[in-house]
Amino acid sequence: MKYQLITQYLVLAIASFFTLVESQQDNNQQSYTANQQCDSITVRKEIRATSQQEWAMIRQVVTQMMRDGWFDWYGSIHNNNFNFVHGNSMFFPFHRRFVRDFEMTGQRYNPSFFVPYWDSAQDWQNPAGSAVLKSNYLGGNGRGSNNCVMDGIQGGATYNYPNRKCLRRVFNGQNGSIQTWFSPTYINNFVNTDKTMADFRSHIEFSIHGAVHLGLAGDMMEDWSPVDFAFMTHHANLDRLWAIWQQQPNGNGSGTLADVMDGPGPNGIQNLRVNNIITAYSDTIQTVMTLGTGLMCYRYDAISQRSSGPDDCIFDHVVDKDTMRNKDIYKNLCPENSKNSRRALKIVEVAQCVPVTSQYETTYCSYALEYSLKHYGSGDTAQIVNKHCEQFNYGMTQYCFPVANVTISVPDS
Ligand SMILES: [Cu+2]
Repeated sequence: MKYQLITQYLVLAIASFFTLVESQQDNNQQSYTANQQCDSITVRKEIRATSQQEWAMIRQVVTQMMRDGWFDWYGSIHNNNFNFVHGNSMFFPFHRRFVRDFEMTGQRYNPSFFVPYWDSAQDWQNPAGSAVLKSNYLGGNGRGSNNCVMDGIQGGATYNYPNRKCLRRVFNGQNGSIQTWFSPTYINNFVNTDKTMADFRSHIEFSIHGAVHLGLAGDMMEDWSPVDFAFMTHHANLDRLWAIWQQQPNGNGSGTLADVMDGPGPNGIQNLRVNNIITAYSDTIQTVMTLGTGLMCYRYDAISQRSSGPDDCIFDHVVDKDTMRNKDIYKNLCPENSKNSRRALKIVEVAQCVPVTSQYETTYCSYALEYSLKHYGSGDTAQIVNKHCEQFNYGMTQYCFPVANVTISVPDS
């Protein structure tokens, strides 16, 4: 009871503290039209592709936002709405709106602020060894008996929601390692072949989404996980996957499927539709369906045909050895680069493919189960995941793993 009161008081205190800035934001919201093209577009880059100056700027903004209680604020919103925005089709629209909201708040501190995305599939084999978890980016595992994160962008940070604590991480592998995640090939398979939001959402939510939360653990395992900036970089990446899927012929953002949102929603909604309101916000799902319009004034560096600068078009892509011989594929993926061989660097993961094994299915299902048990208990959701796992069939005939990382350049066209 006391705990609840304190929590409520804190939320109220934080809420009233930000009334001023919020009313400013409300004014902004009144003046936008949902489908209107944005005047300027923020480009979200992979965290490792940010320049030194950009990362220093992001670091400064994040530090100020910590100080001013914004991480507590976003932690509380996520915590209070957790059950409505996970395990159903509200997952992608809510998190798109939520991360963009965080980004717009950061842009009040510095207009060039953006949320970098963490392409965690790159790190799937040895996540703890990722450059992203070193002290010059997000920092590593928690230390000491309280598992406090002591290095990186939030090194030594404390937050106040739901109570005053250091930021914690407890990597889920042995000896400070993190259990393997999901390879780019595995994830791209969902992006390329899923035909409904319900399928795409559950595949992504219970694979890469859950694995990163479980892998970092500590606060990332809690319903207030946005207190860790890793949350924002992780969800920006999931949002990027959605954006890529939306551009697929079968995705829910293009052509005749532009208005499609399917699968169950929160509060017992049988079939979510784009005119439903996004949980915790007053906008409809429609307002977040198209990047570059309304409040969604951002795009991802690697998936746009329009490049605002030569640095914007570096991407990583998994190919098998045969595909790698066919250099045309790179020009299609990143046409700007084919005009400028100096910038035409592509980081390519050379994959070796083997048939799917039951071992791999087991890994997927144990992640999915662990995550759903932790967050949704042993009720319906766990049963659904179980059933899902029994009928494991994602149309994937082979499972590819990287054997080498090579960098090649695309010849001038
Ligand atoms: Cu979430």
